[in-house]
Amino acid sequence: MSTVIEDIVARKVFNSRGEETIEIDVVTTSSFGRASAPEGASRGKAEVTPFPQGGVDEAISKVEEAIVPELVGLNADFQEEIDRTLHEIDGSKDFRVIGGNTAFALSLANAEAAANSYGLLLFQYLGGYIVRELPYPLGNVISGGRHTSGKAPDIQEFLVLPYGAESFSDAATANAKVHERIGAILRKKDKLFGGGRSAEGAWVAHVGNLEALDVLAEACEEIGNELGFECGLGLDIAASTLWDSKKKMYVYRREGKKRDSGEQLEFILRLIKKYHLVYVEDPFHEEDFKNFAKLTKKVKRCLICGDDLFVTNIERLNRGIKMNAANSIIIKVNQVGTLTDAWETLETAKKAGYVPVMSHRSGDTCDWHIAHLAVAFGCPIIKTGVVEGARIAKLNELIRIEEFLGDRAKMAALPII
Ligand code: 2PG
Ligand code: MG
Repeated sequence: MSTVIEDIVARKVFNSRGEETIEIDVVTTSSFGRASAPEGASRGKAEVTPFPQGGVDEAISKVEEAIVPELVGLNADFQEEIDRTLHEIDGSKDFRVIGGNTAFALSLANAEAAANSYGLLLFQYLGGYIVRELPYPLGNVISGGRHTSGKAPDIQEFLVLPYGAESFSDAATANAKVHERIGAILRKKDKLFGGGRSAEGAWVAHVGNLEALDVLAEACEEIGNELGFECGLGLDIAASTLWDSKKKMYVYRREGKKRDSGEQLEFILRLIKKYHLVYVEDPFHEEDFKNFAKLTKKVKRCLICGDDLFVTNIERLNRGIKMNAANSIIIKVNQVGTLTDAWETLETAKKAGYVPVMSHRSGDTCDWHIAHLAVAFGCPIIKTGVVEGARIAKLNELIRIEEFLGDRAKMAALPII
């Protein structure tokens, strides 16, 4: 077995939206690893830059010209050194030179190459033999906001969290059933519904925000009763996409309403109470740490999660921790670039009692790495969508991990909820 990097190959592939992205192979003396980068549609302003100005083609040339000469000959199991070297080659604060997605694909492919060289699964290599906890899948079942057009809801994601399930497969079954049930309800409710789905595989229908929540509540209750465990409700408001910074208002265009920050706070609190929401992501725009903190103080048994707010960035997270801005954080490795950066943020979050949620992007590939990262790093929740190939790839990999762990497998403890 040798983990010395012999070659690195970059190519252009496509994500689930059909957009070009980068895939990288890291070849060691005894094995290899492969990873491709996802891409968001509702990206946070403080995320790293996904690609250099010349797009994927320029990113590939940069790998060949600047990265291969520096990394070939290094050891793939020195992950921190590899990730540090990527920062040094780039030289900017936001990976604008080589592209954050290049850093992401290389960092993940490198970790997988090291794991394969040792003959270990990625989650074991990163987490050690001791890890055995599976995350709960947080599944997007109705889409709105920037992930849709036309008369879909203003809120970006309507989510199910089957937190009462005793195994990952039961939890994944619940989400698939809730998704299916919602399709049936929407067919009756919306005469124009043609079975359309977003890039994440969630339904797209002509329903308002509250109507969509009613549909979600009905499906979660029915399926929860059928399976005999709780299926909780969640939302990703993606409020930065609703915020009009000139008017200082959240504009719910399709609902025909505008809400100032105070009204937004009241609105979110009403929804949490009425629908017993267990998860609310980005209820305020990405610079509004203060109102995040006001909301977090007022809720019990509900995760208030920062995605665009934190962008997996340790400095932004530390600012949030100081202000008690949230109690949960989305972890998207490509928001910061490398595995080491994401891991440092995640460890800081855990120490502060924040629940880390490992997450896909709306434009994703059939890579399953985040399934392994969630288990290895002890994330009690993984946000992946419910149907559609790129989401199924992650869910099915978790089913395999659960099978691999056998009797040792256990669902993660879910604090706060
Ligand atoms: C989000 C994500 C994933 P995007 O806002 O949480 O659902 O969307 O990848 O488009 O940023
Ligand atoms: Mg989000």
